Amino acid sequence: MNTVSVQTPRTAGAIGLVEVGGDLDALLTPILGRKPAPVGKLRRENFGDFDDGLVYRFAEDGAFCFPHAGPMVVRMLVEALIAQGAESTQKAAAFPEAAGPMESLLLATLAQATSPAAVDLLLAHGVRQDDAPLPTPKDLERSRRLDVLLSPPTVTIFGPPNAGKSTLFNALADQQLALVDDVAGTTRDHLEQRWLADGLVVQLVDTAGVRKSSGLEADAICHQSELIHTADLILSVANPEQAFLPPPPGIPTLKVGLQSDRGNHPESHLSLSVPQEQTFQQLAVAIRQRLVLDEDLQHQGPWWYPAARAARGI
Ligand SMILES: Nc1nc2c(ncn2[C@@H]2O[C@H](COP(=O)(O)OP(=O)(O)OP(=O)(O)O)[C@@H](O)[C@H]2O)c(=O)[nH]1
Ligand SMILES: [Mg+2]
Repeated sequence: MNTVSVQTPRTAGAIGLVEVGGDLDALLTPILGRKPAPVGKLRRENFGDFDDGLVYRFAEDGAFCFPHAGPMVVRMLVEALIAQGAESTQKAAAFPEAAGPMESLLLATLAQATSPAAVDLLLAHGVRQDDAPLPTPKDLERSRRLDVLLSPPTVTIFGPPNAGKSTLFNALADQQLALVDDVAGTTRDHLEQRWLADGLVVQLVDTAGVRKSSGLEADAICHQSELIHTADLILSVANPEQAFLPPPPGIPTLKVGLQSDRGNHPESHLSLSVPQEQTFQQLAVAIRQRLVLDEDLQHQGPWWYPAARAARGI
């Protein structure tokens, strides 16, 4: 049987790995433009007119192709192989230890999950039986809310100049990424980093302080207002002398009073001060709770993660 299977995640990366099995001459010659190399040889090849990369023939009837790992390039190579008669054996080949197709999807989801909390929950409650009964509407709603554990939601720090946004961002990164200064308007572009918030990995964004400005800085602030509108959670911050800025409607917001060593902000949900790092844990829990409910994490019902829903057409 002629087969093709992708062994690397379907996300952008440096190098992809596509395994080809069967009659390699028939499958690969039309794509490479020449016969594949003999067993044990690694050779640079063109993949049609869309990419080039390496091919290693590990057996008479087996080879690894290493294209660039753009999702489109990998797909084009797989489609070219299918056009030559290969059958996609994706799941079985990628997870031979899986008991069935649904467990294979569970393992693929586990391999790509970004948050530690997702791993625990998938192992405990991820759907793995091929004949699992369809979810109730409540199970389905909860499952959709839990998807946030699989790809990092964006948490955007938003507030007036000099609130202490970059100082907080740097302290969370535990390194100096953003410029900090007591001159208002120090940050002119945005910076991003991943941060682990109580088991949930989030994409944290530091923005420029919002104020009236012109020229380049105004462009940067304008670009950031787009970032703010696409945030999953806004971390609205202000120092004790400042008012919180009105956040855009419809986006969950957590008000955090910064520089609490100089006094607490009366309107804040939470106060913190960068020199007092123990407050970071409270911040982590507050962010996680806004994005994933405690009750959803503790629920004992099945998690119909996206691949499981797609497999059942729900
Ligand atoms: N006392 C005290 N000062 C702080 C704290 N956090 C930040 N600061 C000071 O506040 C000033 C402004 O900090 P930044 O982090 O640059 O503020 P920002 O909100 O990023 O400012 P822009 O980028 O200009 O919008 C700096 O002088 C910091 O040292 C804090 O927790 N306590
Ligand atoms: Mg700043």
